[in-house]
Amino acid sequence: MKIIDARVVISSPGRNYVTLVIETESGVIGVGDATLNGRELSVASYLRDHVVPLLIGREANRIEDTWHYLYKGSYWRRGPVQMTAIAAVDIALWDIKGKVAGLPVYELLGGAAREGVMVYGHATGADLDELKDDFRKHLDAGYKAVRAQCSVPGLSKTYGVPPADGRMYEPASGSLPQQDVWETTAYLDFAPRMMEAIREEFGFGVHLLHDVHHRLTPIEAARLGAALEPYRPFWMEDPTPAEDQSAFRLIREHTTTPIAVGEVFNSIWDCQQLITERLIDYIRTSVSHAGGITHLRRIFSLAELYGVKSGSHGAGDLSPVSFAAALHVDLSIPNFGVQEYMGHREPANEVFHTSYSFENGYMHPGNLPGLGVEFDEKAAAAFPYDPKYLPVNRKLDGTVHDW
Ligand code: EZ4
Ligand code: CO
Repeated sequence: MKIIDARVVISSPGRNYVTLVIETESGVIGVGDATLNGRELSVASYLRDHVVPLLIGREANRIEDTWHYLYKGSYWRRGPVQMTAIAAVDIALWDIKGKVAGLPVYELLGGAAREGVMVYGHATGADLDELKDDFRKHLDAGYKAVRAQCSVPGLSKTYGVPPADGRMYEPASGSLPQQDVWETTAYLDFAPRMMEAIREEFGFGVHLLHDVHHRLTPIEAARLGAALEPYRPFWMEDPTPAEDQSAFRLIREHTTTPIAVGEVFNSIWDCQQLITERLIDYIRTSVSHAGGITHLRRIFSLAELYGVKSGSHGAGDLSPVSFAAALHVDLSIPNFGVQEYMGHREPANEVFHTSYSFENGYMHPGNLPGLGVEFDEKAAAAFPYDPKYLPVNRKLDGTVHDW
């Protein structure tokens, strides 16, 4: 069954998404997510200019071969652009394989290893009262796990807290990046108080998560992890910039707070040391940025060997296509931990018709053949690309810092 067409659709139904549509000679169509937030056009070009010509005439069945053809065949390998592009192809080919077999993708991956996928939502607030209100809403909706982020007193902007005008907290609107400010001392003083406030209000019967978003040094992260121990967080996410894998040894030496890392990773090589030296507890690579279903499963298999669980990235900048793909993987692997679920803003539902469901804190990808997501290209055309950047972060003295 040969591929006869592949096209890249860039649209902005609520936020920017890059979608790859692969068409086969038998008429079966597969969809993949190629969205790289703030750098969308680079992946679109990689696909349109360099990958689509290689796909036409290829056998759609040969997922593993196509993966290696695109990875090794480019010579210049890895990095977010290539690995997001390969992911989009891979996800679309699994979608096609499922449709041809008449089975949901999770059945092709070995079948359901659990009844549902525990997801965590994002609770945010400009102050602790607002955060508690939002946290309560998540509990009322049935969430068993909730991430807490709150404005740091004294800082004008904080990661994870939407601005008052209702915009998303990432990316900024406008043609140039929004500038955020960062002050480590204020954050380190406040974060334990925030976690304490949540535990005092809601007790220990809910999984409580927090994202540090790569802003600390290893010794600062060690101090934060130790300070959070009384509140028993499910995890402390991205405590330090994770390209420095050996830094996690120092954090580990000082705290039992579980560590989750990996939303910016693209390949198994980015987390090899973290996993094999047992420096983390959860690996957060995403299906759309780490080479698709084929490569994500390889990462999770390595992690399983070392007692590390999955905790895939699932922010709103991953389209419903990759979110569905993530749910199929989550349902089928033995070492599933938790799945991030930020949801998608309207009008995304007009463009992506999904079959996944949420009930009582758990999600299920549904039982339609393939991924279970239908992409409406005509509807997408009504939402043209809207160029946006992720924010840039500076310390109070103006030094550029990790965002
Ligand atoms: O900032 O996906 O855990 N979730 C996150 C996200 C990331 C965005 C970047 O595009 O850290 O909010
Ligand atoms: Co994160």
